Formats: sequence, structure tokens, C-alpha cells
Amino acid sequence: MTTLTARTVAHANIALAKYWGKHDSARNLTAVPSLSLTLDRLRTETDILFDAGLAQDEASIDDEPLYGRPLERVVALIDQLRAMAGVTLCARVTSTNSFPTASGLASSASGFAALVLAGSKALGLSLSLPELSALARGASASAARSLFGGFVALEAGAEAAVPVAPRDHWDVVMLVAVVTRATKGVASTEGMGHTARTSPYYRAWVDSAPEVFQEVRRAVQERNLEVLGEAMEHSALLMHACMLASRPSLFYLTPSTLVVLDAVRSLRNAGVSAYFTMDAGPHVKVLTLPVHAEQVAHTLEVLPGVVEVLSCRPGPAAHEASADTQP
Ligand code: 2P0
Repeated sequence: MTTLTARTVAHANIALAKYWGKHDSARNLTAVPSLSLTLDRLRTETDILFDAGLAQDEASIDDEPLYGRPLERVVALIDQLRAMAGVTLCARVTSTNSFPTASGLASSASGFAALVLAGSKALGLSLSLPELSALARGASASAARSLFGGFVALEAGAEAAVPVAPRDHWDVVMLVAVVTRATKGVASTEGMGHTARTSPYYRAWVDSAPEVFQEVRRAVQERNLEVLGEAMEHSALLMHACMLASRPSLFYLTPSTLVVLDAVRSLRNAGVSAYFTMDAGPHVKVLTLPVHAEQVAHTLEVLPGVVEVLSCRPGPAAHEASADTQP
């Protein structure tokens, strides 16, 4: 057979307890534990074709061909799968995102999770979820978490992510306030290396993150939004404080980001349970309960600088597209 194909879907995840920094760069093992929520609305669909007619590996995201380092990361993952399957065919990867790419909305998480599943299915490999998660982690640590649905943990130094609670454990809403469509200035991998090398707060971040992670995990298990929200905001602010103290400073936040943070605090002062988190980009993700979701979304939509608000619920594990029942 000279043509092997698969189509898969994976959903991005947003960390409630953040990962930033490597325990082992060569193996891409994380320095701190993280806990994420996989989101239904942030979806990547990936087709892979292994074909004897291809002279080299090719990949595109939203019809834009990949070159250089982004293509190398895709090829490195496919090389591992090819070696496991004993196949030498070149591959074409076609990926589409339902959300802005490479701007702090975790597109590498859903992208590499969809890719590892597509590649393994096309090559007929029977890999377990921990094996798939470990392969995805090697490409992008946050991708290890997107193999699973719902609430997911990746312990410091761990090979694979583990599920903490399924998506139906807790019906929360995450509202993503998109404040720009531009791609980010400094990619996460480079950003965290720079932070580890130059931020005097990096050691404090690595030392303090495990306790915040435990608080986040307990609050998720107990479905306590107030406790989760406080710990989640602390995790994001600790991470950004550490980035800000890098030299030169790593500054992902924009004036619009701060406007959204202020609005979330005002909502809380008015009695609405809503909590923010931010990643390696300017967008703000706001966690709330379904009962408040409409009010929070309306508040965010009219803020200056907010382009769009994406309303997300807990999402499913990565899966083959044929089994996809999501809208
Ligand atoms: C997270 N982020 O826990 C943190 C919070 C961004 C900020 O994981 O170097 O793309 O490929 O392992 O996974 C983004 O980093 O980095 C990330 P690599 P990745 O979601």
C-alpha cells in the first residue's frame, strides 16, 4: 500500500495552573506541574496523507504552508511515528484551526495532539493514550494535555499527562476575550528559555508553582469556583511576573489585556463569580459558571480592544474525525 490517511480532531486546552519552563529541554520535560481545561470551541482538524508520490514532507495550517522551525517540529514528530511503524513514506499534513493561530490560544497544543493521533492512526500504530500524550509532549508540552478531555494534569518532569476529571465533572464556561488577531512576538519555547536564563524570579516561580497546582487540583475536584479562581489568577500572575522580570522583559500583555482584567475585577465586586487567566499572548480567558456566562460575555464584548469573545465549555479528548459529534 502506498497511500495511508487519517483525519483527527483535537481541542486546545487552557492551563488553570500554568506550565512555564523546562526541567529537561532536550526531552521537553516540564519544570512545574500544570492543570488544564480542554475547550470545545477551540478545535483543530488535521488530515495526514502518507504517499509514495510525495518527495518531501509538507504541512500547512489554515492554508499557509509551514517552513523552517515550525515545519521541523512537525517533521520531527512524524519521524518518530515513521520509525515506530517502519515506514519511510513522506507525509502531507493539512491542519485547520477554528480560532486564531499562534497568538496565545494554545494552537500548538491542539495542533500536535491532532497530529500525533492522525499520524499514528494513518500508520496503523496501536498506541495507548499515555504513549500518544508522551509523544505529543515531546513536540509541545501543552499538547500532552490535549489528548484528554475535561480537566487534565501534567506533573513536573512527567512523560505523559493524566486526566483529573472528565468534561461532565463540572459545567463551567471559559470566555476567551480575543484582543488581537496578530501572531505573538516571542514563541513560548523561546520565551520560557529566556525567562529561565534571565529572570531572577524564575527560581521563585518553580518553587511556588507546585503548591498553587495542588490548590487548583483540589478546587477542581471540589467544584469550588471561588477557590479555583483565586488560585488560577495567582498562577497566571506569578508566571507573568516571572516573565516581566526577564532581561530584556518578556511582555505579552497589552493595554486591552489590562482593560479586560479590570472589567473582571469589577464584575467580581458586583457579585459575579468570574476569574481571569492569561497565557503567552495578550488574550484573556475568563472562567465563570453558566448562570453568569451571558452577563460576563456581554460585559467583555463591548470593552475597547476586544475583537471577539469565544464562549467555550469543557471539551472532549482528541479523536478521529469520523467519530466527531461536536458542532
Ligand atoms: C500552559 N503555556 O501551561 C503555558 C502557559 C503558555 C503559558 O504551555 O516549548 O507551546 O512547546 O513545550 O507547550 C505554551 O507552551 O511550549 C504553554 P513547548 P508550549 O499552557
